[in-house]
Amino acid sequence: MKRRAFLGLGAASGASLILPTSCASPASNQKVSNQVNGPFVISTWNPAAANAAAWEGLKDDGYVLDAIEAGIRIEEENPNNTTVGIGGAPDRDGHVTLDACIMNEKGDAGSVVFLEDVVYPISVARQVMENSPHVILAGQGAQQFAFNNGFAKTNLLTEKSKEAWAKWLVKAEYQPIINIEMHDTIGMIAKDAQGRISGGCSTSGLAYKMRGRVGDSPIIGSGLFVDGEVGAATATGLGEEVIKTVGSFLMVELMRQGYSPQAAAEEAIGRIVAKKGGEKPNFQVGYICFNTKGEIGAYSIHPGFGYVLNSETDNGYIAADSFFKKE
Ligand code: SD4
Repeated sequence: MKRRAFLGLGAASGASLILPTSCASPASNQKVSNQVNGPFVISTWNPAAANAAAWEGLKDDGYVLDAIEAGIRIEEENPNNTTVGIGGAPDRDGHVTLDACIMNEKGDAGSVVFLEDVVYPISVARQVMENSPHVILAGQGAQQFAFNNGFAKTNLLTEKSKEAWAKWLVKAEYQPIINIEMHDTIGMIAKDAQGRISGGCSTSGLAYKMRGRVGDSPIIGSGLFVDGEVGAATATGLGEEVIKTVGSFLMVELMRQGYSPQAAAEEAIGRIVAKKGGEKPNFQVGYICFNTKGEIGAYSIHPGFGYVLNSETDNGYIAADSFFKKE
């Protein structure tokens, strides 16, 4: 991986981010966020087709949860996205294992972790939420549940992913690839015309991870959190760091306490950076969130992160600000 060089702490933003919540000044928790009127959908990185598919449902007054599921399925079935669904990079032993979760406007949640041989983990997660007494199903149990609910058994390891894995094996560093530029996990959050909000997150996780590894994406509160009265948040990047700071729940909780979405995203990223004791981390985390007013926040550790927006007025990719700035 080509490491980018980054500057140290950003001047104005960096200083306020590492303050604990209680010390944050009113100004620092009211950073200006983009605001969107009416229904909208945003997703991590730039899955334009997935976001557009979700928007198709939302613009016609559809239910936000249906839009989320329909949108994320586009990436899950896309073999060229090597971070989600079929075509996802395998673990170091050559198995593609998927993680996903979904939440609706009432705070109901469903999740699947370490799911193999099923193309649509987001839909399985929705079934867990709606048709099981549980929130999380894992591994073979999740797979059995999926098959029992009519999902087809499919080999998720494409020739392209197999070749890339074989090349990686030759290098034999036997480390997962944790980097800044390999990404595309989809975290999608949206609001419909009736003001209902929902979200979903789906990934194959870190390329060449240890077998059995589960990241943040299917963990309620880490990769995704939705509170219909407050807002929604989702994450991408190195899941271990997101889990340790419960990033998505943190953003929603900060918004509940009056933080603007932008301030909430910056504070949540700042917590991760602060734990590194001033060292510039060699991994990326990117956060997006919004509140019920339709204000959007986005922030990452390093430059290069952004999100795609579809709404009645604005469409397209928006680059996020970052804690460390480009040289
Ligand atoms: C994980 N957060 O499994 C995911 C990886 C990711 O774009 O976001 N990749 O840790």
